Amino acid sequence: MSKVNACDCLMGEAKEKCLETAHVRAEAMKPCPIGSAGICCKNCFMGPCRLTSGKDGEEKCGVCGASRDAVAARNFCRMIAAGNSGHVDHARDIVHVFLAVAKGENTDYSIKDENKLRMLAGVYDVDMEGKTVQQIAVGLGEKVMAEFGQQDGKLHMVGRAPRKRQELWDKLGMTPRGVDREVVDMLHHTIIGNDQDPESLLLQGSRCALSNGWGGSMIATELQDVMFGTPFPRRGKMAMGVLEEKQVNVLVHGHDPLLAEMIVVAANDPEMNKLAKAKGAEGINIAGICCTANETLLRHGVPMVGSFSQQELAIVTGAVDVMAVDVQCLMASLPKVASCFHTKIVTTSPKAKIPGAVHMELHEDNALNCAKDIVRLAIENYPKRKTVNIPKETSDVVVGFSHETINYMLGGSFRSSYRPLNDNIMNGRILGVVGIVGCSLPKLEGKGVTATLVKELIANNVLVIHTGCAAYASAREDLLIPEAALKYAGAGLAEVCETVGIPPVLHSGSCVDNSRILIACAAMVAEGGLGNDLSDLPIAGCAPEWMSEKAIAIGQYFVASGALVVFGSESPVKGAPGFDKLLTEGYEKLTGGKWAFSPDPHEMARIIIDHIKAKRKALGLEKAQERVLFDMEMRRKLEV
Ligand code: BF8
Repeated sequence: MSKVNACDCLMGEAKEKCLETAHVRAEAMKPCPIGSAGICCKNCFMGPCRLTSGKDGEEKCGVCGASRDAVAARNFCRMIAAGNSGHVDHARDIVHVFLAVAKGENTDYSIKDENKLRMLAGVYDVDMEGKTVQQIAVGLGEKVMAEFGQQDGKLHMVGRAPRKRQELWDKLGMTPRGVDREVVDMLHHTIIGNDQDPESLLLQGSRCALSNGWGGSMIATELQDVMFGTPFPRRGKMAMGVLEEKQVNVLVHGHDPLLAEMIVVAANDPEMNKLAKAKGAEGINIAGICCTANETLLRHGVPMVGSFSQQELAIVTGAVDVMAVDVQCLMASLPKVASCFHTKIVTTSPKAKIPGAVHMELHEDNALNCAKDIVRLAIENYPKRKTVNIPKETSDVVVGFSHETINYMLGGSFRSSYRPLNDNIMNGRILGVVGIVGCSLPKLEGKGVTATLVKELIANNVLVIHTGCAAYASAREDLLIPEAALKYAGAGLAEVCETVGIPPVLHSGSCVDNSRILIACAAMVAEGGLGNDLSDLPIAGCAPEWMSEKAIAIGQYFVASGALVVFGSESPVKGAPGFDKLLTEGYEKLTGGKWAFSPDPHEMARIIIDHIKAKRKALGLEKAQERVLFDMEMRRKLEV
């Protein structure tokens, strides 16, 4: 049975038990055609205004006179602001704990990557002269925290972008000033009676999104690496079969690794294991869902049960003793599904409470104790299991491709560098690099949209980088192992992968870790040979199964950074032709980046490959160019 069929089997089981899952609800749901075209406005209570065409084909406007383009632009930009809030507030929580660790007020967590701490201290101009690690960390934490409430100037991380890009952002008024400020400013633009100009709205939308990609998300990624360790390549496992029939299963789910990190520690506590054995279990198994799973898989090798779409199905196995959730992408249905089994759903954040769940709040000063209480609850619950049905299938994966790892793997320890990657792009073995990111959609379960796209890209020698739930879709098709290069990749990409020993599809982490892709792209520009700006690179981004507002925020920061971004749906603003054209055509003249939309994976691949080829042509790389390796004879001739 394939991993896809294993999920079908659990969906069948849910149906037999008359249990409704998101897959069933998605099929039954008839989306509102006006809302899905982006032209429903409920920003005030004079409507809600539905801006369909009038009988004579005349464009309708809202009660206030707002045009379809203005309404669609405001809706789109509100999605950016909401998506940002998830990432930047996650970052704030991380900085809080980081500062407490730095000051010695919190000993549950620690500083694991001193090299990265010093690198970041350099980015933030922290005085390191004669300072201890703790003092440097305090200096860094205070400067980072100040950026959330900063009113003017520019975020320090923005300085990591290529100079040309920074100058463009300055010129366009897109440089983010403060992490929180841009979200508030964006919302202010969109309230009744304010900004009616789609271009002006999108400009602030870009500044807002950039304060996420080159701000909040980058802060979260980097400080998580400092506290929990920078990921390096490791083997792991994904899919439902990672649940253990004879062990206590604790699932961690959400996005903020603060909880999961402590649960991993608690599960290794000898006392806890003794207790588990006393209850008849062979041990304690931790596994994950969604981006919390990506974080713990990359850093600890904790296996991943599934992505967003599989969260209810995991409970249907009957083997989950506790599902402990933190924030974001938690289905409201979890307690209802769990009520048919023995599973306990535990919420831990005041920002994400779910009626029917047990609430055990995680505070930064009680993190380990809270995690132990959760693991204890799972152990107590283990003997209450009823029927257990765990599909046996698992996928082997190799994960953990942070920017630092790519640098090291390609360049080696003595000469860490992106030179080999750039050279292989220049000589044509690698056509380009594409980030395939974002969610998994219940309505597309089993259709293989993401994996089809990935296979087509790697067959065309495009190196794929994954974050978020998209990685799980590839894992189910065994694409995250080095052997996949020989089976699916084009000859050039396969040769590079075989030489370096990497899969053709690199898993880089969670959704805040899209910032790793930004850093990797900046490093490609800095390495030389592929232009002077991010918009010169033969790269693209794609979210084939997006659903969250966070995905729109991510898409916009990549577009504002100069990339083509393809989303797997019809345009969410298709009811507003003017704004749609601005996103897909006009905006490119400003930043070099643009949006494209298509629900068809082959069409997505075509759009991406055409774009990459056009970028290669502009760089003069139309024809494959072998790098000339100089032998001693040739070097002598060069010497004057
Ligand atoms: O932040 S990919 S479904 S889990 S939103 Fe959610 Fe989408 Fe998954 Fe991660 Ni990102």
